[in-house]
Amino acid sequence: MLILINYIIIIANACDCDIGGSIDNNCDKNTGQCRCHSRVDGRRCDRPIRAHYFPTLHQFQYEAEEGLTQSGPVRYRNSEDVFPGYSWKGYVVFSILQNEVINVVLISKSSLYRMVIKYANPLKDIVTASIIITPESVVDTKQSFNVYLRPTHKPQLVTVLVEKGNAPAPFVMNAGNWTVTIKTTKEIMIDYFVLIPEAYYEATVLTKLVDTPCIIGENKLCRHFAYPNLRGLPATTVSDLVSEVTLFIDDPEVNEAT
Ligand SMILES: [Ca+2]
Repeated sequence: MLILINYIIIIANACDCDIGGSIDNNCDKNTGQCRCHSRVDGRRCDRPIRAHYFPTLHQFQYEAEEGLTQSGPVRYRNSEDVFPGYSWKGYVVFSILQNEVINVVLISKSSLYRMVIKYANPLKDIVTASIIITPESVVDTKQSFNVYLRPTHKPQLVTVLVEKGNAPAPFVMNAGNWTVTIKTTKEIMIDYFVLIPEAYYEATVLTKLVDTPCIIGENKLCRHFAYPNLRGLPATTVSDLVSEVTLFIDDPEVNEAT
């Protein structure tokens, strides 16, 4: 029996089914094939079928090569050998001469945001780059962060983290124009950055509290309350329990007051 349980545990762990693409973490014991949702394929159910794609959370993606420097448009490169799979027109190589890139970002909805950067660092050491987020509006505040870019063999994504921590650094951006400045003098490459609104990673903020009861004829969001079903439960008639209220008024002070 113990052997059988161990066997089941091993199989379940070995399946390694994709949490999003598979129905559960059970797979065929001979082939290891997970049970995929429709239009998802692969042993682990981790890729879409042909002519389909997975949407990402990267709707707010800003290309570094479309940025500016203090002296005009940024200089960028587009070598597929150096930065395979770069996005849009290319990537920016930072240096002492080109040590900052400024992107103008129009925020349409105020939210907490996180930032993710696609980069490559061909150097031997970790490079610290500064991110400065400056509002056009005078009532909003300028914010700055450091991002640590580890050496890479191929381009990768990094999330901007809180100082000396592993948690992503959230920052508030209210609606309006902002500039996002990335600064470093080290020769690293940046392809793009992504702003991820809170609703994307904390889906619960999309919930709406509905506590007004439904009224006939109204079409607003409302809650349909119902009495519990008492059928089959012991019952009595209320009229048997009625007593005269005066029976309970035997406090002398109350009697005097009345
Ligand atoms: Ca790019």
